[in-house]
Amino acid sequence: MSLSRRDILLASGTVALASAAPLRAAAQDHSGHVMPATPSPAPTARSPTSAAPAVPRDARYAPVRTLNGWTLPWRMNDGVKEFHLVAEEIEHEFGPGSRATCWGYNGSTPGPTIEAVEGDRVRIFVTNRLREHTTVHWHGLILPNGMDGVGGLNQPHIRPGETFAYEFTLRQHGTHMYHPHADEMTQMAFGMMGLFIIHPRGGEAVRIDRDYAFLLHNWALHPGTWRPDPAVMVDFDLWTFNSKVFPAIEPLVARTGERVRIRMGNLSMWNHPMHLHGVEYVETGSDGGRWPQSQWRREVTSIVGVGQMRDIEFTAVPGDWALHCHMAHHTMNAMGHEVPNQNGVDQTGVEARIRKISPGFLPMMRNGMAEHQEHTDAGHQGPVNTMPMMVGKGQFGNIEMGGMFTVVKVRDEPVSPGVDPGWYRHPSGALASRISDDPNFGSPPRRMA
Ligand SMILES: [Cu+2]
Repeated sequence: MSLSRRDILLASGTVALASAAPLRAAAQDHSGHVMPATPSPAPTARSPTSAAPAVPRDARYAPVRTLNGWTLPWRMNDGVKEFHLVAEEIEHEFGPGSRATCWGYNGSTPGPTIEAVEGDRVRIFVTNRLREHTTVHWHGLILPNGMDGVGGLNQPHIRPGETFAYEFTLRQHGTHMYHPHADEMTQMAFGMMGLFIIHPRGGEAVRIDRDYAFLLHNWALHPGTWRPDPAVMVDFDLWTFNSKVFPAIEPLVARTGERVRIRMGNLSMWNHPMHLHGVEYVETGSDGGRWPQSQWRREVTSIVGVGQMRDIEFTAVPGDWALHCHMAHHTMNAMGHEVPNQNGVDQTGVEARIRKISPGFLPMMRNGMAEHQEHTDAGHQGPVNTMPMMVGKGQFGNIEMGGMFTVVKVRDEPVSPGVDPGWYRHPSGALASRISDDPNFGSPPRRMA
């Protein structure tokens, strides 16, 4: 068997601090550039380090909670609701131990969520603090052609240092998105995207108690590097809700009996079958806005295709319920996808020889991969700036997830968004438990070849 050093590194999760260090030095060599000055017509831009500023109250709707994110403040100017987006380079943390230089809006990826009401006239300033041109496309919105934001086709590009104003009236309601339509492949791969939520003018047909929103995305942040690689088409390293991986994604909290809506948009390069445990939810809307109630349908998994949005709604049932993409590789963090399959391979003898070229090597995948999390728990580290493939602790042990996974936490007691209520306490008799440790227990039917 021939294994390259990189294969061994990826397969074993072996630390190689010395060899990865030069990568860090190269990736961080970006600090000296000078950003263009910013004209600032609306008071809403913020520095990356400041706390999210207060959003004015609009009594006509209950605001959404953008998981791990924030909502863009606005101001009224002669009957027009004014927002200000700033396209810029940012430092971002995907989860503990994984950071990168990304691009986003107003200091974050995704950019802040824009919220408004059907019928509103909006004016959105876009300042470009990148070192290349950009535009913003308002994905799914019905608007004049010249406001659609396709660089070269509908408008001149917004060059570095320039500010453009987009202005239109919102003629629909639903879950929408914004993203660049200039060097789109690169700018989205670096994290430029955001949610655009339009609330119905006449209020909700069915009252919503909790309204959550997130964007699905993928990143080629290769192990030991500090910048996403925009050239990758299919083999990504990180799978995120609002640019965070589990366990850094905040739980979605609700109180028993409340009606919960989850809005999911996909600006990644894969389709994601999003699966929620514990309830039969109804799909109530998509890219085209809210569906008539006669078209709502019961599901437990919804494919959110590339460029699509899905709204789901359900009545909260007590427990800790997993919410995740059902593509099993999308609930993992960075891993080697092209390593030889060592499942069932007797590695006795090979192990000692590999250790001579890679001290600390640990064979993995002999009896499945769960041992990977035990290795990282025991202090064996992977490449620098790289989270373990599977992480997370529950009250019963390792959760062995990463990427697109979080928990819907429903409690009988009051709960607050952003405050983790801890683990669910199961009623007696309602928890699976061991009744034997004898492999020959019982006489179940088995089909033997
Ligand atoms: Cu997925």
